Amino acid sequence: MHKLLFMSTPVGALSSGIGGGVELTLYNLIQEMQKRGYDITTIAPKNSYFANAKIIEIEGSVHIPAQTQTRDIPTVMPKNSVLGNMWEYARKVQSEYDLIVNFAFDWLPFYLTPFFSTPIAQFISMGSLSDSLDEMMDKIAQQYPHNFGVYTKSQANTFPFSQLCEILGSGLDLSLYQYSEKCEQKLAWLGRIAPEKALEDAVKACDITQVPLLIFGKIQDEQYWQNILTQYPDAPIDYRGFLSTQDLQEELRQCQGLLMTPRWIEAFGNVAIEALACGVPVIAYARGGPSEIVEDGKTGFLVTPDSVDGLVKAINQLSTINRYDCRLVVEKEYSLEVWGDRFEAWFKKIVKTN
Ligand code: HBI
Repeated sequence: MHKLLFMSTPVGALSSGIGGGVELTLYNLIQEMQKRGYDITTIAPKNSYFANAKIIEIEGSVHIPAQTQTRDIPTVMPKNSVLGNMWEYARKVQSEYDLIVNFAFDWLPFYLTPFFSTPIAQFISMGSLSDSLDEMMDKIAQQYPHNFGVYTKSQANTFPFSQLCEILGSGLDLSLYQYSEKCEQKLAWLGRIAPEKALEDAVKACDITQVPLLIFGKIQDEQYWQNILTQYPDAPIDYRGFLSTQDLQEELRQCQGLLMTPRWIEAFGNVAIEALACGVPVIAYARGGPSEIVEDGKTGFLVTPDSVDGLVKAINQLSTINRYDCRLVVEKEYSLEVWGDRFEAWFKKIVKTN
C-alpha cells in the first residue's frame, strides 16, 4: 500500500472552515501519512487549498450540510453536484491507487462503493443524522465490515452498525500549540457558529459571570449569530474571526478555559484537544466526543448537558485545575504519531481484507 486517494467533503472548499472538524482531520492525516512515506492525493471542491498537499480541485455545486436537515429528509443531489463530479473522477483514476478514503458524510459515496474495484475506507465525521444515510451506510458496513472508521465510541453508538466501527480518536501536531502556564480572566469558545454548537449557552454563561468570552470560528449561520447578539446585547463577548492555527493558539492559550456547548452528539471535538494542548482546561456538556476527552476535575469539567447553571458553576472552579495536566494528556493520547499509527493499521487491515 503506497498511493492513497482521499475524497473530501462536498460542503465547501478545504480551508474555508465550512468543513469544520473534518478539515483539520484531513489536513493532519495528509501530513502524517506523507511523513510515513505514503503518496497522498486529495480530491476536493474548487478553491480548496492545503499547504504541502496534492489537491485535485473539482468543479460543481457544493452540498447542503447534513446537520442542517431533519432525519427524514430524502437524499438531495444539487444540479452539477460537486460530489458526483468528484466520484466520477475517482472512478476513472481508481486503478492508480491502492486505497481510497472517503471523508464525505453523504449518501452517494456509500452507494458507489460496491461499483469500485479499489478498496474504499469510510471515515465518518459525524454522528447519525439521517435515516436514508443510516440505511445506506449500514448496508455497506455489512458488506465491508472492516471499512468504517469513526472518532469515538459515543459517535459509533449513534449508528446501527456501531459494533463494526474502528475507533480512531483524533490527533494534533503538538508543535503548533504552545503550552501557557499563565492565563488571563477570559474564556474561549471555538467552532463553526451554527445552531448545533449552541454558542448561545456559552454567551449566556458569560453574561451571568461577566467573564469576557473570546469567540473563534466561521460564522456558518449569519441569522443565528445575529439572534445571539440581539438576545445578549451586554454580554462581554469579542468575536475574533476564523483564525489560522498559529494565530488561534496565541490567543487561546491565554484563556482560563474553553467552553464546549454542543447541542448534538459531537463526533469528537478537535477544539477540545486544541485547548488542552495549550494548557487550557475544557468545560464541556457531558455528551458525545468531549465526554471521552475531558477528565472531570482533572483536565476540565463535564457538565449536565444544556445546563447553563452547570457552566457557571464550572467556570468558578477553573482555578482548581493544574494546566500542565491538560498538556500532558494530549501528549500522551492525541499526538499525531499515536493517531497516525491507528489510521495506518486500519488502512493496512482494509487493504488486506478487501
Ligand atoms: N454535510 N452533506 C454533508 N457532507 C459532509 O461531508 C459534511 C456535512 N456537514 C459537516 C461536515 N461534513 C463536516 O464539517 C464535519 O466535520 C462536521
